[in-house]
Amino acid sequence: MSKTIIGDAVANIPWEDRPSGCSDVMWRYSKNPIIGWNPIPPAARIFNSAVLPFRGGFAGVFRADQKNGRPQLYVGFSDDALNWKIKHERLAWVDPAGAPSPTSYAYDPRVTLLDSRYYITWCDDFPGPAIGLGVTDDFERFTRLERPLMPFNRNGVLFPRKIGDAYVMLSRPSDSGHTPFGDIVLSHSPDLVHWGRHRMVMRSGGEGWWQGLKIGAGPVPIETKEGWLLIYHGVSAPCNGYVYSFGAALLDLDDPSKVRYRTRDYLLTPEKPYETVGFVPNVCFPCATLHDAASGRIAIYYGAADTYTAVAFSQVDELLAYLKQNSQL
Ligand code: BMA
Repeated sequence: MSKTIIGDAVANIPWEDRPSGCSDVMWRYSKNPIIGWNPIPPAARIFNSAVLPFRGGFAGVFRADQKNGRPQLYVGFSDDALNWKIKHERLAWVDPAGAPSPTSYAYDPRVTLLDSRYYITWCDDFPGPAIGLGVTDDFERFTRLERPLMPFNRNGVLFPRKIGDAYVMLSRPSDSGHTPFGDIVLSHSPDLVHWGRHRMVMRSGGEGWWQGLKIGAGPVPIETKEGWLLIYHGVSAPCNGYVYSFGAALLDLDDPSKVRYRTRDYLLTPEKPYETVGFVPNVCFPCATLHDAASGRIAIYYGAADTYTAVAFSQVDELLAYLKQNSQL
């Protein structure tokens, strides 16, 4: 039993114990990847996707790179969060008046359960990359809301509750291309429409070269007794292209612009063939977690090589202890 995560007990999340001989604080699912090439007729690759508990099972909003090369969002459901039935028609947005509001492209979704509704953030076309925001109650009807922030920006991640009197969102201001820079910024809103009181949270760099080029928020932060547990991606730039790894940070519960701990070393970096070989080699990009407040188990969902969907595991008390001992702000 663990009492560290503040949230629901979700006993049926995927889980595997740490393999024997492994001493890492995060380890991969032995049957990775869980989604491979050409998973549904319209899509070549499904990765960088968001899943969460829904009606006793699980629902997901998936980034699917279609065969015309453009990413769009698709919806799926699962009983065990490992075997997914993904619809073959893309997610159909409507505007608040009910008129169709299609995206020209859409990628890297996160889904946040907030005020009993499911809010989706993704990288939308402003034109040019900007944060999209939409909401659903049932994963059938999806309503687009005002885009929260000006372009260019990616990796918008909403916190799962108001903090003080404000909704809170992390994002990473960027350029319109592959962005050779990037820090994590936090913004506040009284109503999910007007955003301000922007704060710097964490900058790229530090001792760890794995996060030397840019960093960006990953899954929705997990509320724990000790702070908000944020898994984030960090990027380094060796001579033949970017490498995406991930680490974790603990943000202050009342003011998450304050970083209490931050991993010096990566928690997971491209090593396995499904991470090092694919459409974009050497990418591990986390977009969601499933977590069980009763056991403290966390399943991390990440895109691998912009091709596959993969899962890793960690236990919250072990991860927080590791974070405190191996932190470098
Ligand atoms: C980033 C985003 C991610 C992608 C990564 C590696 O800029 O576009 O969707 O996984 O690059 O290609």
